[in-house]
Amino acid sequence: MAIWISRSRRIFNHFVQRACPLSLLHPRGSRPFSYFESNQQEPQCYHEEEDYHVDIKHDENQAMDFPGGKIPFVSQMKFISESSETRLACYRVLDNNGSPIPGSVFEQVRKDLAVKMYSTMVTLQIMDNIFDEAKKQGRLSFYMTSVGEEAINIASAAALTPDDIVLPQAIFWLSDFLDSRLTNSYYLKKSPFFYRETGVLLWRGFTLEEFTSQLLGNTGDNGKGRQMPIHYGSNKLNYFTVSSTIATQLPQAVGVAYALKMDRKEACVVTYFGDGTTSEGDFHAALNFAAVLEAPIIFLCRNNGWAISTPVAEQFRSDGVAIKGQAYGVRSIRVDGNDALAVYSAIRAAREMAIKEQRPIIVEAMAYRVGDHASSDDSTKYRSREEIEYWRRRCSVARFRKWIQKNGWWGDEEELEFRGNIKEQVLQALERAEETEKPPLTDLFTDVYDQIPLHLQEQERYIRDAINKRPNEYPTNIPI
Ligand SMILES: Cc1ncc(C[n+]2csc(CCOP(=O)(O)OP(=O)(O)O)c2C)c(N)n1
Ligand SMILES: [Mg+2]
Repeated sequence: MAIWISRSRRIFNHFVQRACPLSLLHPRGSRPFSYFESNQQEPQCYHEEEDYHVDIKHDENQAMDFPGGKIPFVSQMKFISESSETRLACYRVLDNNGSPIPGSVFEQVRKDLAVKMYSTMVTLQIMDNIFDEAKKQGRLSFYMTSVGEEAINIASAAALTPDDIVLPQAIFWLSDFLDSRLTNSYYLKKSPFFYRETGVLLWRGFTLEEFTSQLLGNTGDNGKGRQMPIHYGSNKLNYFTVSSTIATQLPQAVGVAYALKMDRKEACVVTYFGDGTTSEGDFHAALNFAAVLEAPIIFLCRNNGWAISTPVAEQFRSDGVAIKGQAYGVRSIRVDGNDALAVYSAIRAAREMAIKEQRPIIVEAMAYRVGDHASSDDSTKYRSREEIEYWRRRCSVARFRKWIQKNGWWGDEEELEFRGNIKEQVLQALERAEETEKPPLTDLFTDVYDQIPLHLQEQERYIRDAINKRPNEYPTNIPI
């Protein structure tokens, strides 16, 4: 071993001697190790026998001059505590009664914007009610609501511009993937599919027709019914189609943000994910890449307390998610997710920093998941009704309504009329989507390859054989 070290040093020193005149070869600059702050003098080449006689400067006993910056020495053996004594505070503007907390700093919201934010939250609530009910009636194969997270959806979307690119979260089990037109088939009846950023797309202008066409997988669906319900997406609205396995969107989002950076665009990326998603490796890889690449991206974590039936206490031992930013060198904030004004203000500020300073930001929005995880879930099996009701009473939509009502921008009459109209429109859109034809079975195999490859030809033969064998299990409204 000693011989090996001594030989390696000789080879290394020889290389340094030879390389010194050619120090331009060093990738970081004109001299090797020039990234040491204190290394201002010309590079020196020591002969092996001189190595032991180098003077160590006095201040090198005070701090280690290490790549990345000086690190002070300390004589006490002190471990970093695994948690801070108090929990990270949560930025809030409106109290539970919808009154601005004295002294709170927030973005001013004009009447027209505030009313649009409120009415879009109400639309989202109504869509959730009707589509969830339609699932129970067997008209949709599945659905999932955003109950409890309306403010995060709408206020974050309102704080962005249409040029900002959204990569949403959505999740289902891969093995369940199949064409959403086969809504009566046995494998879809047992499949849960989740997605909690419907409101962002709604804000961006996705129409009720587009939502219902996608849910029903008819010819009006951009994806020709090839994606699972709730897997919305829109090129036009800069909204990536949902990727199913949780967290996969996060490193992709960093790549998109880096592309924006290279193109010098005045825009950022916003990627949404849940508390449970932070347990995936992709979350950590994404944060690190974003920090090192200085990518203009907002990581918006919807911390709703649950990942299906797993509570956050079993998900991580850190104080939530925002705190993790510091370890990765990412600026972060924790926000009351039931406070639309706080979410709006935080995202506006985060967007500005992400673009102007070209850096990632984490926003952890705290909003309890009041609804079940998905239509296939009964959350009273793993949490108490009292807990759910406690949070239902702290609804973000009601709080924002109180604020706009106090400002004299909304009243009971508007409320009644608006709710009635939207309900009617959603019901009609659903009915129209049900009556619209489904795309033909052949479409399942087109649009990806110029020439359909052999394995897909084989799959088409397989599904046609299955239909021939069990015609009763195949929906009659899909042209074969
Ligand atoms: C890679 C991967 N692992 C597991 C799952 C199964 N799964 C679906 S939803 C979910 C929990 C997600 O929780 P969270 O990120 O907190 O989002 P929320 O549903 O609370 O909005 C899990 C583990 C999945 N879809 N993908
Ligand atoms: Mg969650």
